[in-house]
Amino acid sequence: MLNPKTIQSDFPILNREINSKKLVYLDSASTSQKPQVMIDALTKYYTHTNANIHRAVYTLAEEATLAYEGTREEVRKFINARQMEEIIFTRNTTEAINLVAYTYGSANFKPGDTVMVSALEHHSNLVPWQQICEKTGATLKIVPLCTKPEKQYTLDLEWFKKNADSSLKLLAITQASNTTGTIVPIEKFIEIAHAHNAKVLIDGAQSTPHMPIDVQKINCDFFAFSSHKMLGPTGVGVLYGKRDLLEKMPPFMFGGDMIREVHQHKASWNELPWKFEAGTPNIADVVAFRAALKYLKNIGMGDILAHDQELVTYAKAQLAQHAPDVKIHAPKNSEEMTGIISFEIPGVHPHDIAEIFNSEGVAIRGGHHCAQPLMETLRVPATARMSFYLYNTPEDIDVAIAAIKKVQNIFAPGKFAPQIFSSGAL
Ligand code: C6P
Repeated sequence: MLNPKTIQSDFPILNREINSKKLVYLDSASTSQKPQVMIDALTKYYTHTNANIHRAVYTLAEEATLAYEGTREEVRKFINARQMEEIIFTRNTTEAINLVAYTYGSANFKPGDTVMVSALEHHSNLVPWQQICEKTGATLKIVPLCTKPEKQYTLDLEWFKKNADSSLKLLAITQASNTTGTIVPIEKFIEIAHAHNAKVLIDGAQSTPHMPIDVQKINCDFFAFSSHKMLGPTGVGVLYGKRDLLEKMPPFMFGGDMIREVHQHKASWNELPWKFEAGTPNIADVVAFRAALKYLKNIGMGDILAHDQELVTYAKAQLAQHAPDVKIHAPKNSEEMTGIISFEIPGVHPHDIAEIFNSEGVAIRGGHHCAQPLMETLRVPATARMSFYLYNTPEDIDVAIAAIKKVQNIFAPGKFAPQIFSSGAL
């Protein structure tokens, strides 16, 4: 099992104090903190290697190209893609999804076709499909949440089974919700979609940082994720696509590096994966991302998921015991979750909750989490959200519970008795 206390010492920012309190960072679903090895890799690249890639033959340029392409190979291994041609660097998950919507979607959807997303989607895996459906005349349908009380906050697979038919051209679905933490059994959805000859795009923004990913085993057609949520730099995303699909898709952006030949009035395209990487890419951050991938691999993705789930189980138990008024929006079974707990304190706006948490040195997100349709489904304007990662401890959750008590006492003085906490576990 991983040791979060040892891991913390690899993350210099976690030594910071906020409002004279030790920083407790519970917003990794938004972006993770960064280990020193990744920060060093970034500095080392700019200090020793910096040059443009794929363009020149001098030593620096060749070293930079090798380092950039080295990360592509590391990513390929990390998600077990068949070939490096299937790994495309983008700016983030959002751009990776837009790439598929604008190239695959524009070329393949027509009136009478159906595209499906789910009720759990982040705006990044909803709005691009709304736009492409509007442009092509295809119909957008939403896989709803299950209504069975024991299956709350999970997706209705039976609905999908009943409603998927030969009009379905693409299912774009998240593997883990950024709001409820729900892990979606994507293999089951993929099997049904493929039985109708539909393609499947997986939004892996919240799953790839927290669990082992094997795109060949999952058998998805496209898979998107972001470096910055998994200890890497901002400004780097990944799109995995099956090679035969990527070969047939037109480019997304046009310009330098993505071309084979250019004449005054026509051009032809470079091979994969560079066909989709127009212009000078984010070289330094891609290079540094490799250090983050190696760090995660060294810890073990299975252990990271087990750790997240232990923290979620602990948080649910502590909330039930010490703050029973707090409503949690999460599946009952913590094994169906990554490290996310969205919650409401009755009568208190999540922004106020987040402010009071901050006064205690605790960073959480309050808001709609870029999932407004899900907020509408849950009939809440917003939630407060704690999200955990490999450097979080049960003691961090104790500090959060104490912050909840502070919120309750400020907004309803006297109703909730102040609690004295020991340092360490409650
Ligand atoms: N969610 C959160 O606080 P980008 O911004 O492109 O790296 O990732 C977009 C995205 C896509 N899908 C899911 C499931 C996500 O959670 C996110 C990003 C952050 O929840 C920022 S809004």
